[in-house]
Amino acid sequence: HPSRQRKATIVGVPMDLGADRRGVDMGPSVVRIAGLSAKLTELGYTVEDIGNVPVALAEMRRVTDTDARHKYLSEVAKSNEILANHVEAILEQGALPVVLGGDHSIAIGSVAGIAAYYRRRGHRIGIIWIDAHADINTPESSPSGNIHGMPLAVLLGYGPALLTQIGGFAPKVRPEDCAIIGVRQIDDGERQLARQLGLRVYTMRDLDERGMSAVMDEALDLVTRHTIGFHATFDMDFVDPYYAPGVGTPVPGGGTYRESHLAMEKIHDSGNMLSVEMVEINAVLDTHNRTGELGAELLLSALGKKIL
Ligand code: 5AB
Ligand code: MN
Ligand code: MN
Ligand code: MN
Repeated sequence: HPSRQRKATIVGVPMDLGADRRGVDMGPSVVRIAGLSAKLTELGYTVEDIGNVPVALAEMRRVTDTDARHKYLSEVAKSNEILANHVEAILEQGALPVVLGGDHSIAIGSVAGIAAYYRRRGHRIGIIWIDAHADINTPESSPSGNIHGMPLAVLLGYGPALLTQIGGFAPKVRPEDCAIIGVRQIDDGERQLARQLGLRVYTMRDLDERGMSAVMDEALDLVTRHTIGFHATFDMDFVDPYYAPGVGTPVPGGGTYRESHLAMEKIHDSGNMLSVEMVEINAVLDTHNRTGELGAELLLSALGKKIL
């Protein structure tokens, strides 16, 4: 199975145009500084870091009235196209893509690359989306116009064609191959689209009542039923702000430190993870790189690090 190879390639995307706050552009740096590459080597991986995807600077252009519903659309699309090509190339080299954000709009490019690679080989892919938010807004439903609140909708085929058509095909995934875990803040339009699509959304209440272990078992089964495997995308704001203060859109009542690790450990143990992504770490809002360190450690759990 593709998830069983031991080559990992890191790619950073210092993207902050999809979010309202600066600081998340330093995410790739703080996870690298936490020693990700060396620790992956220790785990037995052959690691390559291909650096960062270019991202336009917010200060160099003004948000105009016409794009207030989807801010920086063309710049976000451009970086995601480049990212998609990198991710596809990484898979072609037989390595596992490890994508470092940046805000969550970069999932558009990551998944586009993975979906394109497996589509050519006749496979569907799934997604495990760990997040306080559902990220299924469209420009019409978004209260903010921030594209980091829209990536899952885009991957399901809803939203601006400039984003949904990256790689030349849409949708990238089917709703029945996706699971969202940890939701505790959802907008009206998102709730409506999630219901309409029959999307599997595990809220914090599900985690409270059933526990992370049972929820992950069910979610992993769901996203692998009709697919070759899944992309795991981890939005750091899933974690309770007590453990992860360095995020742009903190929501109280999140996952604990151990629940977060357990989710990643079970993702690894499933043997079906095709690629992994860590997003929304905001270095400016962090204290002593606590959140950056946690991001690196969670990635290591997803990549097979064990206590014993
Ligand atoms: B994140 C909100 N739903 O659309 C919106 O951090 C927040 O990638 C989006 O999950 C949060 O602006 C996006 C209110
Ligand atoms: Mn998100
Ligand atoms: Mn979020
Ligand atoms: Mn966020």
